[in-house]
Amino acid sequence: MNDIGVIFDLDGVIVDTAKYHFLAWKTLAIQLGIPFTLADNERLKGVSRSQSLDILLDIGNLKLSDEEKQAHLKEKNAQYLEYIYKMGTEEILPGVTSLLDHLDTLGIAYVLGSASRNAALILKQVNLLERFAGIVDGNNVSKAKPDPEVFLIGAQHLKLPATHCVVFEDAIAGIDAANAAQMLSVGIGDQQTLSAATFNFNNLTEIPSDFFTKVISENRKHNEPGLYKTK
Ligand code: B16
Ligand code: MG
Repeated sequence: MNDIGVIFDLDGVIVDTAKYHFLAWKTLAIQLGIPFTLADNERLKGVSRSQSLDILLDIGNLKLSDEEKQAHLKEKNAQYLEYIYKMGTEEILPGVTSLLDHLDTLGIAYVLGSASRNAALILKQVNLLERFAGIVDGNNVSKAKPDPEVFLIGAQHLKLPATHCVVFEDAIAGIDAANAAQMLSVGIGDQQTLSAATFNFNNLTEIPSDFFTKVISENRKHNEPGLYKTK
């Protein structure tokens, strides 16, 4: 058994699909007469599709029936998918491919842990689907982040205890979910926003080359459970 395994969030860590979510939500917002800005879009990061609609309706102080909501969710996703189908390998974020190569070299398995129900399609578009040992996404969970369910299922795919898993996440809800799962959380993005993470980096190019070997050796030193912590 490997000492540790890695769980990657998708949007904001592997690719930036937030911009496509924004364009699709913006179309719906205009249709409903709701003011919706890029700053508002930040609130939708890491949050499930239906929760995102609830946030949008909350911004507009609008109440809709379940039927109307379902129809809008369908429309929004159809528009979002038009952007997704145009994605290619050039949309993989900096540092991703070399980090996956590094993990392969170290023999550390990695899976996906995303809120998106389109995760497998997106990974296929950018030619990364086959590299992951497992995919856990919005189709496999009953509770959205910050509930730890998505990452705990990820640990099962890795056949590792939760305390031996390292999570890369760009959203507060995801960092909270990783911490709740007792995993080592690595925040990718704004350090202040993601201050609850154990480690912070602006992007994946900043991960030190000895990061995983240090995590493994600290983990061994402290015995289970005991991942390498700096705060
Ligand atoms: P979908 P992640 C999340 O992906 C996005 O950050 C979030 O904005 C989106 O609402 C959610 O996926 C659901 O996406 O509509 O494709 O099911 O960051 O958890 O990889
Ligand atoms: Mg994300």
